[in-house]
Amino acid sequence: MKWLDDLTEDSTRAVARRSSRRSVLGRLAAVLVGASTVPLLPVERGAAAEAANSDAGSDTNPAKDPGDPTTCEYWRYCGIDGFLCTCCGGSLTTCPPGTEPAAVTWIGTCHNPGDDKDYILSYNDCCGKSSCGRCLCNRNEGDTPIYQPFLSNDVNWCVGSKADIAYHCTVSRIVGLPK
Ligand code: ABN
Repeated sequence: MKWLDDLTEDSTRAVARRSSRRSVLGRLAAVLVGASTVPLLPVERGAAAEAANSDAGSDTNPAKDPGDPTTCEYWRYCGIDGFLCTCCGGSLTTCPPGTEPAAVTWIGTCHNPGDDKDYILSYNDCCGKSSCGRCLCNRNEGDTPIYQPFLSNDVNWCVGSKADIAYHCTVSRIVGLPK
């Protein structure tokens, strides 16, 4: 292992000869500052999407999020096929008590007339209770026939849920902001 010691020593001395302490510290600082911003990027976008979910509620910001989330015409429902959780004891983004969101979701893109932008939406089926039966909404924008199951919204996504296979209703969460 002496050869490894010699190699390490020689290369360390070579680096030391070529660089001043100030330049090493400068480069180290640049790497640390750069590295600290990298993990913030997706977190920041996730946080922005979270904010859009909460403060885009029509009761808090009607100009930017127009329409009634308890009706099928509301803009976020352009790709939905299911019972609206807003009519079933839940909200736009949260499942009703006694149910939980399926792990697998159907993703769509809908246009918000309030800010004239397109948003990526996740339609999460809420599982664990029998069908809610209220506010059926079947708009299907971007839907494909059932023979392409991962591009079809006509699927009970509760099949992948640990709670129960029983489908109750669907929530609609903003997961992606427009570029
Ligand atoms: N993804 C909503 C749904 C649930 C059960 C059956 C069809 C569609």
